Amino acid sequence: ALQALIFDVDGTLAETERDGHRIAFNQAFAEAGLDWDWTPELYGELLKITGGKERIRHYLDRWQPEAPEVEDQKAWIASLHAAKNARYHELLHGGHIGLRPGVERLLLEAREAGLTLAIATTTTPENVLTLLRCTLGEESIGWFAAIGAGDVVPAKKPAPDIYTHVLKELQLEPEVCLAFEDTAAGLKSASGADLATFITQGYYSRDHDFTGAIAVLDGLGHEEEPCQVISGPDYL
Ligand code: XBP
Repeated sequence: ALQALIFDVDGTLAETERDGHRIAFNQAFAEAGLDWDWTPELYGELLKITGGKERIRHYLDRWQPEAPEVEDQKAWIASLHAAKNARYHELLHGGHIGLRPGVERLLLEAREAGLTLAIATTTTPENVLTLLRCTLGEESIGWFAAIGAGDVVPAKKPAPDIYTHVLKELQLEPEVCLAFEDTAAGLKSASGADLATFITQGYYSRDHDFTGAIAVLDGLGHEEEPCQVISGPDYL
């Protein structure tokens, strides 16, 4: 029987990317005196690289090969990334980013049903905690038996490592868990850890290939606006 639900964060719990991380990256670049502008469209491309530090590095290599040499590129990227996260936290505290419809209901119903909850994400741990604090309140952090995030594993999604790490922390087999994801990279990561995966596609993942998911929905929906099933078993 089902024992645990494991959630991705960015795009799944909340639409954090276009109007959250992207804006914060641009603010951090401007503060550092860089004229880089990550438009919504370009950001869709850059999202193929998971992890904010990895994304900046990729952008430098691919889009700014002429960028000034810095003595310690790794440290420079880390400082840009830290500035981005500070800006991102401001957006969260300002109430600019809410949970996707139906997410809070699902979490509450799952708790009521005695299911274990967990998180498996590529983003920085503090970003997960701040999102939970600013949307569901401080106590919601304790709802999750495991929060696997960011650099705790060396290989980020689409590698399965973060899901494997969380399963290990939960001491559960994948057969009794269900993963919730919004992207093809997330699906690949969860599937690679042998997890059945439920997709709620989002702003940046509408045209992703979700072959292998147990169901693809446009969201979790709410009473006034039920979700649409894009593909899945007949009982949905
Ligand atoms: C999310 C990411 C992250 C966020 C930014 O992927 O790729 O990099 O865009 O967060 P997923 P950080 O939803 O698959 O976990 O800057 O903290 O990495």
